[in-house]
Amino acid sequence: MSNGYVEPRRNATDQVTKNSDMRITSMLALAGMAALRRDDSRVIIHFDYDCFYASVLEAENPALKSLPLAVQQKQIVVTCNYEARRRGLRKLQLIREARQICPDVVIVLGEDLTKFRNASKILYDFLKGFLWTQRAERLGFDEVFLDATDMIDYNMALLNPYDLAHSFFFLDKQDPTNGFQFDATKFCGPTYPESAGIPLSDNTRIEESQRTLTLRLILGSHLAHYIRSRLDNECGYTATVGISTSKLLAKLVGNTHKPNNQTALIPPYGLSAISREEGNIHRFIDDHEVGKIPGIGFKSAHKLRTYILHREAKFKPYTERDDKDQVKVRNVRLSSTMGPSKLLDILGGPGTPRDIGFRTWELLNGVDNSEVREARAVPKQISIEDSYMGVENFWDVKKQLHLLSTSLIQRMRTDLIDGNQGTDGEDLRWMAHPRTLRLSTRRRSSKNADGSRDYCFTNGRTSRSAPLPNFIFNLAESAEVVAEKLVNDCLVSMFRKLYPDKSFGELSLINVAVTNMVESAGVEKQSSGRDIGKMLKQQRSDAASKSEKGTENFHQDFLAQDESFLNNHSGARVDETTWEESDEEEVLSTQVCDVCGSHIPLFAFSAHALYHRVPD
Ligand code: DCP
Ligand code: MG
Repeated sequence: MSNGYVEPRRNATDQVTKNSDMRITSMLALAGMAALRRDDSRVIIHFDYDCFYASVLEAENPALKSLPLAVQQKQIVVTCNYEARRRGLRKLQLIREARQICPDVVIVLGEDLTKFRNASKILYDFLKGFLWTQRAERLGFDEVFLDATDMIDYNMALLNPYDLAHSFFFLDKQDPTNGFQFDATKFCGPTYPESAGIPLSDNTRIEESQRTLTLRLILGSHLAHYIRSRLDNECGYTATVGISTSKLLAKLVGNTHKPNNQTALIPPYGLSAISREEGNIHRFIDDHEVGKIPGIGFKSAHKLRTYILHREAKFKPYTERDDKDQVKVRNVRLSSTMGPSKLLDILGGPGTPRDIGFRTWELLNGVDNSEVREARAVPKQISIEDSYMGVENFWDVKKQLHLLSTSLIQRMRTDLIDGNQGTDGEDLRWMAHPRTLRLSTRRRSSKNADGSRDYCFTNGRTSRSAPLPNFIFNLAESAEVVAEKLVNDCLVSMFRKLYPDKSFGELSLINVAVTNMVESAGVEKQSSGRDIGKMLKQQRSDAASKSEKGTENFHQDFLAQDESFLNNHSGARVDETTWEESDEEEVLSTQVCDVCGSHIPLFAFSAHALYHRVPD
């Protein structure tokens, strides 16, 4: 990749611009600033499904669509549909409050993530299916990044510069009929900033590199719109979408128009060869509160606020911040002597990455060159865990081990088996065999004199691993039966080895995992090879048979369950850290909870934190 500035081109639709040509190096002349390199050669589309868990429940039971629907985990509304939002409900509200605001809200428990995970996989495969490469990355359950660069390159080369208004987007190099018509003189959908039109034909008003970038993003916006329509028509899900040249910008700009809409961040992006005026990236990102920038963690945001405000910012981890405690990107970026080394002074310390100063400086300037990572066909490990108010006796432990093992085996069957379970006549095949079984537990901290407890798990998790027995792959038995054998033959003795003197106090967490994944020969590296249409159909028909109960019963069942459930059980969940494991170093990944030390995906972080704040 060249580090030089882009050479102006004669025609916007000239030969496809090579990636290397469009890497812009911006040498910032201001004191203390280091060179920032922003790669504008890519076109990245970020999808965030609207009210995802609620949409999954609505897909199962369409009668819910017209009702205010909230999804409950612990005492919290983790999401609610847009009908509920219209009536004043919002995400991460306490259930109690939600009921007060909207007494007829339908509340559905969403502690079992299986159906959300399954829907997420199906939709991910659907979106990935549009790409020519495998550059599709899933973030949490409801976000997907697509790197459409090569499709855009190809289509740029085939544009007719004399008739951009009647263009055709080719979706398949082999099949010239597969595609859609579009008007390449205009963006499809809203833009940031709002724009009345792009002066593509006016040579004097826009420099050539910006013209090319604009056209590429126009193509990206039409592709995004096309994929959104198909997602809606064929899968029944809507999404909020952002289009730009990096994961960071695509993700942030999408939020400008929610729900069921899309936004492209339009040039000039700024700091380019010819025009040095502030571009749209700074204009856009400057207005964000520092804590809203993916990649700037909670602790870093707090330190930045404290630095800028010259006082300790109020400790309000997960609620909207008072105006006087808000610190915008602009305040940090433009403060005197600000730059990578200053940021290292402010943010560095034991346990922080060595490049935290530079990385944060990049983010504050809207620079994120991280790749959209290719998808793995199988996860590295699968782990299921549950947290408890305190499990004290061995028989309860055994019961929990059985529940967790059953979920684990079900999850292994979903994630590691090729072929669609439940449809007739299909061969089921393990795509990978984990080799190791791991049991981890965490003890609850002991009570203080006043009866309170510190959430300071200095003892952390204790784990024990053992070879995974082969019977776990036996598909002739039900998951429950296999789980029982796993508990009796392996997990009980592993647990006894963890606590040989039998005193384990009160357990606050149990996690059962299979690790050390060995992929079977012949597994297609990137594709699950599953038929998405069939999977969706299967999911719908499963849903249809389940939803015969009708909405009212549905509602009451869950209302009856929830109070008692919450009193003594916190709900099994997948340890999402494993799913996101390979993302740990990345800008859009997990964050370590200050309270319990768990790695939490960013999308789930606020709910997790709220959980700590809700009294036992
Ligand atoms: N989720 C969760 N805990 C959180 C946040 C989210 O369990 N703290 C779950 C429920 C959401 C899903 O993850 O449905 C996706 O999170 P989003 O923040 O994208 O929220 P939604 O998709 O529900 O709503 P929106 O339409 O605002 O994107
Ligand atoms: Mg969403």
